[in-house]
Amino acid sequence: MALIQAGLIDQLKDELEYNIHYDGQVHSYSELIPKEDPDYRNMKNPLAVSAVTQTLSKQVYEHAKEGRFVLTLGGDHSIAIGTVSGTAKAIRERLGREMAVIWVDAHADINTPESSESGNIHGMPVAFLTGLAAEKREDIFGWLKDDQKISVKKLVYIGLRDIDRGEKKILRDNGIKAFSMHDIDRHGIGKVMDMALGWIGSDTPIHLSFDVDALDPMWAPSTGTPVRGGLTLREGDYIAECVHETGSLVALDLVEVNPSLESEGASETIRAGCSIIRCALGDTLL
Ligand code: 4U7
Ligand code: MN
Ligand code: MN
Ligand code: MN
Repeated sequence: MALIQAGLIDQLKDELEYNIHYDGQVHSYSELIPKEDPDYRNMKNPLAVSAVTQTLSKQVYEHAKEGRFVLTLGGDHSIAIGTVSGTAKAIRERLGREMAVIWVDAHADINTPESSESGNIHGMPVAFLTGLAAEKREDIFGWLKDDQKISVKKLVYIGLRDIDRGEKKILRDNGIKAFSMHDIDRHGIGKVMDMALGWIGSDTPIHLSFDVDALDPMWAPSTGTPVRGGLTLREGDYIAECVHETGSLVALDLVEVNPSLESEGASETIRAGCSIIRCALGDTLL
């Protein structure tokens, strides 16, 4: 809501000339939240997060199958279980192609319920989306089917700097491509983007899932799990610009903007979020 109130939709319409399909609503999905939602396999609020992401997945799929670019604003990064599954299915059906995901984040969000120390599902979306975590219960992510999932080979991380022990093992064991802040320091963001996009290969549809905490808290303090030593505002924008330039971007999530946290920095965080979105959608400097 804060991103939209900052004028995002008008910027996309007027400056970038997008034809916007927006229902003018902030979806809180409160009707889907059960009264009782006990922990299950160490997951907190499993029924609620499963129900919300399942509904979101259908919404995203309906747009993407019409060939629309889908922009989702959040919100907790668990929502990517819905967004990525929705686009992955639509892209398979429309183009007969397997989609790639670029995950820009301080965190890898690839804990399984068992490896997670927090039990927070926003630290698990990539595990469910790749099938590294699975659950039979239909009401706890069992609704996620193979045609909604992505391959670990088509996943690339950028900006990592706070990875749990269990996650490091998962990344290593599965040969997952990741560019940490260390890699960005060593090679520079220009080379890192060349390598990241090279790994995916040209002409592959891309879903960009951008967690605002990838940016340094200097630029984006209003977020749930800030980690120092992050991307500059320009590096964040540059990543978005490069992904736009491929011409293969099919969907974007911009998540973990939370103006109620560190509220003196809320407007900075919102401005940074809007900037990344504009860059990903084709705003150019010249
Ligand atoms: B976010 C964490 F333990 N790894 O699993 C976890 F450090 O979407 C953090 O990237 C997850 O903001 C952060 O809870 C999720 C933790
Ligand atoms: Mn979160
Ligand atoms: Mn995240
Ligand atoms: Mn994060």
